[in-house]
Amino acid sequence: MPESVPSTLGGSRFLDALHGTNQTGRPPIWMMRQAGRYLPEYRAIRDEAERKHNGFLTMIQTPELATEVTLQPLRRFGMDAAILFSDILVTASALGCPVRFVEKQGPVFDTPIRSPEALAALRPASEAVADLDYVMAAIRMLKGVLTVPLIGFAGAPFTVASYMIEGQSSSTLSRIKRMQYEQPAVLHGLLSQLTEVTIAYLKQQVDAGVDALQLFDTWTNHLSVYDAQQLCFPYIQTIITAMKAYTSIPIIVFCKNTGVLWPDVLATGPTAISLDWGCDAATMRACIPDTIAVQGNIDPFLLYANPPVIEKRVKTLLNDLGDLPNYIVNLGHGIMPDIPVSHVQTVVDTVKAWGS
Ligand code: 1CP
Repeated sequence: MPESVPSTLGGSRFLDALHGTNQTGRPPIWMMRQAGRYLPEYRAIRDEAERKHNGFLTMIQTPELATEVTLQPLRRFGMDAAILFSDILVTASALGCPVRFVEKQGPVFDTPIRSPEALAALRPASEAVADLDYVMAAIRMLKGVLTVPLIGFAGAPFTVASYMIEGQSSSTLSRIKRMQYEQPAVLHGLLSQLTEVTIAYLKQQVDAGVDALQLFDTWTNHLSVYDAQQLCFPYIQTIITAMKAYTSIPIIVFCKNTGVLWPDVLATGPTAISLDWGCDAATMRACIPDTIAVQGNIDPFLLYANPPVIEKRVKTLLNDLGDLPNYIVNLGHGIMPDIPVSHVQTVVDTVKAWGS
């Protein structure tokens, strides 16, 4: 078992909070989708990449661009952690189910997986992961310049499979839900193959130097508890068990409907649970054992409010949880593309000023 990469980040409040030992007087802060369209400097790079060819994919596949975009929110706001600029759907592409990102529409799969033949045509996980070397190059480049911890990530099998089966973003996930009844072997075969590639991919990210990992199972809120227990958590648990045997670095699990699903998330064995905004963070903190860190859960849509309203609501959250050694401030989901930059600044300023 390789040692986790030695941390040059002594005194990192983000890693300390994950380990339950943050004593720095305020909680760490980072935000999901902290790099993205709401930042003018992101749009400048995105537009240039778009003019050349297939903008978003070029950005994530070019280590210099991925590094630059990862650094943008850190320069502007001084976040306490960086998250690698990439996407959860790269594992699908690596398996041989290519994704395109279409402006104003999102991810599109031209050859979705809807039959045993399509599943059988996918590449084996061991081969697929070799395709993701560009991600490792970006991680190594980032580790050369970062002064805060770097979060690596992957999509959890259910959420990635939902795009591979639906072919695009869907408000109902009808196809994957039908497949559960009509072709269960295809669905579980795909989830197993994604589990395998995700483990290999995360191990490579650890070897390349990430300091923490986050698994995104964004669309668990579409499922009944029973179905989430069939389609999501067994696969997440397999990934976490494999990663814990490989590395001691912390693993955060983000899913939606955590107010209901948290006991199932807890049972998968993560270091931290990232809460969506549908639950009360203080109530959740009281339910979840102290050995598990909690991250979240500012309503991403609160960032449409005026700064004084944002400040008041963030202070309420801080008054509830800010003193705890095992709490990380984040949103309950990603930043929306039309959020004013100054409103993100208000959140960060409020957290940094708190307690001082
Ligand atoms: O410029 C653009 O139009 C690209 C928009 C974009 C961005 C900025 C996409 C396409 N992906 C990303 C980056 C991204 N995606 C990150 C980078 C790091 C950061 O947070 O700053 C991460 C962690 C993701 C993860 C991701 N991609 C998730 C899980 C978390 C979440 O936000 O829900 C999901 C579901 C995706 C799929 C995806 N990729 C892109 C879009 C627009 C979407 C969502 C589409 C949908 O709502 O169905």
